[in-house]
Amino acid sequence: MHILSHITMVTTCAAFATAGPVLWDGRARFNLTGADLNSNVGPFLTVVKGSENASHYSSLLGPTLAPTPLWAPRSGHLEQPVSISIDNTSVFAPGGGAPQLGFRRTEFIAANNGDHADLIPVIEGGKTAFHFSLRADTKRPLNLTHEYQVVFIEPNDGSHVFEVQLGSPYTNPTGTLPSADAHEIKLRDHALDLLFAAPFTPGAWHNFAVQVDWTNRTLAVLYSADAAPLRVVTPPSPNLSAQLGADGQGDFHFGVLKLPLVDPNDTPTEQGDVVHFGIQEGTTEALIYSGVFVENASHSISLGYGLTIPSL
Ligand SMILES: *[C@@H]1O[C@H](CO)[C@@H](O)[C@H](O)[C@H]1NC(C)=O
Ligand SMILES: *[C@@H]1O[C@H](CO)[C@@H](O)[C@H](O)[C@H]1NC(C)=O
Ligand SMILES: *[C@@H]1O[C@H](CO)[C@@H](O)[C@H](O)[C@H]1NC(C)=O
Ligand SMILES: *[C@@H]1O[C@H](CO)[C@@H](O)[C@H](O)[C@H]1NC(C)=O
Ligand SMILES: *[C@@H]1O[C@H](CO)[C@@H](O)[C@H](O)[C@H]1NC(C)=O
Ligand SMILES: *[C@@H]1O[C@H](CO)[C@@H](O)[C@H](O)[C@H]1NC(C)=O
Ligand SMILES: CC(=O)N[C@H]1CO[C@H](CO)[C@@H](O)[C@@H]1O
Repeated sequence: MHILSHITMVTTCAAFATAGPVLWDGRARFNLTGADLNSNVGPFLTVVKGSENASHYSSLLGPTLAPTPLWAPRSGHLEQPVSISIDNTSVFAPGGGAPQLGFRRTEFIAANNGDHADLIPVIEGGKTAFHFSLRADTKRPLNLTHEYQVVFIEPNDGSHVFEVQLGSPYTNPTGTLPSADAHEIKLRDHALDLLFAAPFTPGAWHNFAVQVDWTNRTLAVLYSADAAPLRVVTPPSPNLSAQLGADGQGDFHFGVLKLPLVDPNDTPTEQGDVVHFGIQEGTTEALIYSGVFVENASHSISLGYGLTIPSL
C-alpha cells in the first residue's frame, strides 16, 4: 500500500523534473562499425570474449530491428541495437590466465575508446541510474536450464553491485531443471537477494533503470515492457553488503555469461569450481541490447519519451 501510493506520487510528478546529464552513452550510433568493436573504438571495451574477434560475437543490427522506443526522438531513431552471442569458442582467459572453461561469455564493458578505468568514478558516485533494454534473439535462444548473468557491475572482488539473471540459478548439487523461475528476468542485489522479476517474454524489449545510491548503498529498480515508459517497481532498498568507495566500484558489463551445470564425472573439488569446470553444450546463443546508458540521477531519472521523475 505504502509502495503503491509512492509510485502514484512519483508518476504524478513525471512532467516536472528535467533529465539528468548522460554520463556515458552506450546507445550504438549508426556510424559505429564492427571494426570499431574489434579495436575498442567508441563506447565499448570488448575484451571479455573467446578467441575470435569481437565482431564474431557481436553484430550491429542497423535498421533491421528497431531499438527500444523509449529514447527514440520523434524525428527517427539515432541508435541501432546490438546482438551479443556466445558459442563454444567463448572461453575467456583473463589477462592470459587460466581459461574459464566452466563459462561461455561475451560481455561489453562501458568505456570511452577503451578507457574503462577513468569512467568508473564518473558513473559510480552520488546517485546514478543504469539504463538498459534487452530482448531474446529468437533464432539463437538461451538454454534456460542454465544460469545466465547478463548485466552487472563487478568490483575487483568479483561480486556484483546488482545483476540481471536469466534461466535456472546454478546450484551444486544440481536441482530440478529448469527451475520454476527459469523464464523470468530477475534483478538481484549484491547479496543475491531478488529485488524484481518479470516474465522474459520473447519478442518484447525488457527496459530497466537501476538507481544506485553509491553513498547510502541502496538500489531502486524501474522496469517496463516494450513501449511502456519505465515505472518504479522496487523502491530504494538497502544493499549494505556492497562496499563503500573504490572497493565497491567496478566495470559495468552487459552481454551473455552462461554458467555450466555441475558435471557428475568431475571430482568434488572440480565440482566446486564453477569458473573452470562443468557441462557446457557449446551452442550458439544470443541476446539483443539497446538503450544502454548511465544517467546522473542526483535529481531525476528518465522514464522514456522525455518523461522524468525526481530521483528516489
Ligand atoms: C559517430 O557520430 C557521433 C555523433 O556525431 C560522434 O560523436 C562519434 O565520434 C562518431 N563515432 C565514430 C565511431 O565515428
Ligand atoms: C580478426 O580480424 C583481423 C582483421 O580483420 C584479422 O586479420 C584476424 O585474422 C581476425 N582474427 C580472428 C581470430 O578471426
Ligand atoms: C567445446 O569446447 C571445449 C573446451 O574448449 C572442448 O573441450 C569441447 O570439445 C568443445 N565441444 C565442441 C562440441 O566443439
Ligand atoms: C551529478 O549532478 C550533481 C548535481 O548537479 C553534481 O553535483 C554532480 O557533480 C554530477 N555528477 C557527475 C559525475 O557529473
Ligand atoms: C540445454 O542444456 C541441457 C543441460 O545440459 C541439455 O540437456 C540440453 O540438450 C540443452 N539444450 C539445447 C537446446 O542445447
Ligand atoms: C543518504 O546519506 C546521506 C549522507 O550520508 C544522508 O544525509 C541522507 O539522509 C541519506 N538519505 C537516505 C534516503 O537515506
Ligand atoms: C533488499 C535487501 O535488503 N537486500 C540486502 C542488502 O544488503 C543487506 C546486507 O548485506 C542484506 O542483508 C539484504 O538482504
